Amino acid sequence: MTEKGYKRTLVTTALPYANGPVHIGHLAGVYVPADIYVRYLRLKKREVLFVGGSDEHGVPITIAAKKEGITPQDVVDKFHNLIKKSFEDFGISFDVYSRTTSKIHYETASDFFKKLYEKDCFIEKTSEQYYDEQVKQFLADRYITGTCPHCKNPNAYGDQCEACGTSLSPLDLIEPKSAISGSKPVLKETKHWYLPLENYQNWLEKWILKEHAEWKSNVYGQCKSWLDMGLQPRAVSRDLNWGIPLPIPDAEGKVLYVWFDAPIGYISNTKEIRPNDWELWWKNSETKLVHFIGKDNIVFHCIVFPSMLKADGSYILPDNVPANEFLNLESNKISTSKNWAVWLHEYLADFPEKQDILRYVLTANAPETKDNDFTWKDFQARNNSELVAIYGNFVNRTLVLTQKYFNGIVPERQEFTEYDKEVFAEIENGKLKIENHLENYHFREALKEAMNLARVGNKYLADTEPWKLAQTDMARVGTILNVSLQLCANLSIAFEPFLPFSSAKLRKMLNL
Ligand code: B3M
Ligand code: ZN
Repeated sequence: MTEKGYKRTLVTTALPYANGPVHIGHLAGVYVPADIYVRYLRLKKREVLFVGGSDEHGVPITIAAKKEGITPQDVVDKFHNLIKKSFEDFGISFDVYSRTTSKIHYETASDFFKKLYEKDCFIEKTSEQYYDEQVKQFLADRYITGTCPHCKNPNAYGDQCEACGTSLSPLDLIEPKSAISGSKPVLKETKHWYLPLENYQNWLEKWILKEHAEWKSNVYGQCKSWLDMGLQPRAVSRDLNWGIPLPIPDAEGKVLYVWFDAPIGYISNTKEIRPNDWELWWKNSETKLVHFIGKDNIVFHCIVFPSMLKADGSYILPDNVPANEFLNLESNKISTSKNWAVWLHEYLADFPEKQDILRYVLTANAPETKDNDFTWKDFQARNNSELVAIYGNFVNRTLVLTQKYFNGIVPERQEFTEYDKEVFAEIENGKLKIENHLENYHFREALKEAMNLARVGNKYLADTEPWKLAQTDMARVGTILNVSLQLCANLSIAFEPFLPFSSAKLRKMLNL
């Protein structure tokens, strides 16, 4: 049992869109922190399930398919496999990494919708929306461009003008154009189903603003500003031929909105590996649910999905949503469409077997409270002056000296001195600090404390100078190395959540 009487933890990570590979921004914002957390819980022998998968629906995937002259299924097959492999390569230790085109997900998402439909949780509304007659398709806001009514920028989108930052609706655009065919779209009536979020407003205010004041300030602040603006009904269906068909009569050509089905993917993927006890993970109040996401997904995970779960009524709600801010690359926003990113598969081609260096740098510089910048200069500096000069150096000196003076055998120890005892106290103290930071999602601080332990080791060797004592007092040298080796063993545990590949290597070297 942990705090609040929890017995097990279910950790989910945002499902990346399967329309491109994953990059360092994904790792830094979501997958590395989640993996650190899960590896820590496993070390503590807590019961944990780590669930991920690809998000394979949505308009961008249909557009990518059209552009390449292939099917949406071809697009997602390609990227799902690439993404899955990148996560494996970087040691993101999912218990399951599945996808939203799986059969079990279609069933789960359809059933979820059906239950809410039967409980009368939706409202039906008919409205006029832009339709592209050439490609015979209703247009998502993002796929209508035109002139901004405010600043006259000719390339504004149907949801926003990026030149002046104003939020728009497609009907605001002057001379609208379809981004798919270039033709002038026409207005056409269409019916959709909406989740009336305003009905959940009071409940959300109490649940988030009163009962979860401990959430990260960036998350809490975003929720508060959404709630302060007042919630509106949100459409949960779309006119599209790619997605999960609405499982009700008179809804031909309509699919679930991608943001309705994607979070249900967390449930489907849990079912996939725990077919017999998935409900224990989703419907039992002793389960702690934690969503790791980026800041652009906060509203969906803190407001929309919880409202869906609440509407159903049989699910637990997240205990925390430790969302991160964004990582920039050399001062510019990472952009898939502008190809400004460090792609994980390309990093590994350039730096084979150097996953831990990237994991280290991305954690040390994680965008936990504000946007942060990744630079290659910082990457190099942190590798050379921290990983190599502190951690690597201490382990290396300890092992080399043990080899030299004791043939690689752990030396017998004499009575410990005060200084030796201080080192053991530092280990105990460091352990408590690291655990406390990890429990509170402060991954940068936790990593700093682990590195401080390695610093203790370096100082200990520099102060005790076993290489000098070797001429006069071999017994004392043995004790010093005994202490140092114990510290190395502890470092392999302290760093395990952050640098799993290096820890495995170190354990092997220590024959643990
Ligand atoms: N695919 C958006 C994103 O990758 C979306 C997350 C879904 S989580 C249920 O940013
Ligand atoms: Zn504008």
